[in-house]
Amino acid sequence: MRSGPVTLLLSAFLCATGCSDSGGEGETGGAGATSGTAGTTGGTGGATGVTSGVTSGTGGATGVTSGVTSGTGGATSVASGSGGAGGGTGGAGGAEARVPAASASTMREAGEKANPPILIGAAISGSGLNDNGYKSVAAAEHNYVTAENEMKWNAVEPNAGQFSWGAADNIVNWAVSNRMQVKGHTLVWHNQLPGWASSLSGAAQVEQAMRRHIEGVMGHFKDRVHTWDVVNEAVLTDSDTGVGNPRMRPSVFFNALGEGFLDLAFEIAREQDPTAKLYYNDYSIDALNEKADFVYEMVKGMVERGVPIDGVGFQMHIGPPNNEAGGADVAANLRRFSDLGLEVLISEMDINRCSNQVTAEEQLAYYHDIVEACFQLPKCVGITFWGINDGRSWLNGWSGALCNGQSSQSLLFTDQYQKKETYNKVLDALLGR
Ligand code: 9MR
Repeated sequence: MRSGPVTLLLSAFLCATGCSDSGGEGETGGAGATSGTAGTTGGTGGATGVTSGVTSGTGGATGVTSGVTSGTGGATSVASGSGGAGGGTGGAGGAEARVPAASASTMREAGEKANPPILIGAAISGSGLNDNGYKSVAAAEHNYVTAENEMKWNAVEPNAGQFSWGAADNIVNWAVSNRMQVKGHTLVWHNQLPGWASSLSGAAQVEQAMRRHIEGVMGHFKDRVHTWDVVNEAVLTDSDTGVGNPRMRPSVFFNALGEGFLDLAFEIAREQDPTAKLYYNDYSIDALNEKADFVYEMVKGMVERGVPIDGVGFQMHIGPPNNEAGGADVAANLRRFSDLGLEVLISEMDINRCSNQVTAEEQLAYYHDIVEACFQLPKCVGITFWGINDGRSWLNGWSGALCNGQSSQSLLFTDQYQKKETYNKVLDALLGR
């Protein structure tokens, strides 16, 4: 963790900052591919794998663990999987690839027409909703909303037991009126806590406050919000890139309740809403590194204990000070988490170009290949970008991002809401190109 006079301010931001699929062992399915090397598309026959099969198509095949759809047309595999269309209904079988829309003029349309559909999200700020250009791009291009700050603990429960819904309701109601889903962000997090919550101590006090908060917030939004980041950023490493001594992060929750605070938070959330999707969310776990391994084991333990977790959000803040993650590694990482039976999602994507640590060409490749990695995995249910236009990016104003007052150039739209080349790369990936 960082220290110094600006520690508090920095650590407020620090938080965040932050398969080869062999084609499975395809089982049945005519002449379909089983294992494959360079993923192919199309084909006949088909097979789905035991844990991570690939294709879609018309042939028959069954897998074993978690299959999804059938479709037509072969699928592209992610890192090395098989193609071969053919595959089957899958039943409960291996994951088959998502089938892209034949065409679409917006990301939202591409996501809605894909089979299975994929949510296309954006972090939305209250101030952005005062800007008509922002609003119209946000609603045309996305169907999933995360409030950038307005649903955090300090915003909705600034005083113990006294809730304040105005700013959050504003965003949620705008989203609902534009037929967008909302992900509640975030119930239990060490950051953006009001002073009274940060100074709680003792298991009983902390549990009582956590329970009241989860119940109060989920209860208020119950009819409008059906997916939640229940716990955010509970794991820490020495470096923001996810390397070095991964461990549970000290926090008011961990300090009072130990690692069990995670199980407890998810159990309270499940009691409050039996059908909501409940996610763990973190940064710099996007590819294969020590932090991702630690979170994998943590989440695997939760699944094995029967803790009601539905999925994991991979924030995908790429570039300084966080990790960089190539498409193939992201694909492999998402795949291993989804093989636990969980949904996965890209939850806060941006790619920081400040300091030129990431070049323009690298940024385009990252946007395309990382979106593709999620798109090709049916259990990757959504991709959320952390903002709409470059000028409003949180990165611009944070010293850790090395922008020195410059724009981070991290998103998909210019300040005049023109599509950037990054947008085109994302749309390509959503259309299977
Ligand atoms: O984008 C958010 C920024 O406006 C806030 O100042 C910051 C404070 O912590 O939080 C930012 O959002 C974070 C998100 O809630 C959790 N993951 C990391 C995000 C970027 O820091």
